[in-house]
Amino acid sequence: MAVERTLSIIKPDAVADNVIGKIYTRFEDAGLKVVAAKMMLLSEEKAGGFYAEHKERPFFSELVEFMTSGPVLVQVLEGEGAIAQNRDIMGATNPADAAPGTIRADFAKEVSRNAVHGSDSAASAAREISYFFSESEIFSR
Ligand code: RTP
Ligand code: MG
Repeated sequence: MAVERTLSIIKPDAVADNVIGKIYTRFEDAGLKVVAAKMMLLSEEKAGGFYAEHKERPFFSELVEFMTSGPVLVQVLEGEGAIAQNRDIMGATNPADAAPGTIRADFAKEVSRNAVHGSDSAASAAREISYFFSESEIFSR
């Protein structure tokens, strides 16, 4: 399998719940390396642009409000099949449907506050990584 990069966000709920380290351990235990990271408070414009594909969805304004409600930790994860691997360990969008042992099952409370984001395809990963990071800020190893 090819080595890939994917974009991950630890969302405001998980940052507020002080589980950054526990979530990083999930990444590391799954063979994913953190090769770039930054903590930031997203503006409405930045969060709305990130989730532009959902602009017409009924939950869009709630999503942007939540994503700007506190700091997030944004990272690039690298590893074999990183995109699907990260989606696997995140679990389903709605934590009520997430398999036991996944990040969302263990750290999220509801669909609109679900602890983590992960790119869902190679095209999304490429767009999302460049949305937050320049190549010189990514340290493959
Ligand atoms: P994400 O993009 O954050 O990794 O989540 P995802 O792929 O699992 O889910 P997606 O369909 O892309 O939805 C993006 C985020 O919108 C919120 N959402 N709320 N209230 C609702 O019914 C609802 N549906 C989706 C979630 O926070 C989801 O992560
Ligand atoms: Mg998504």
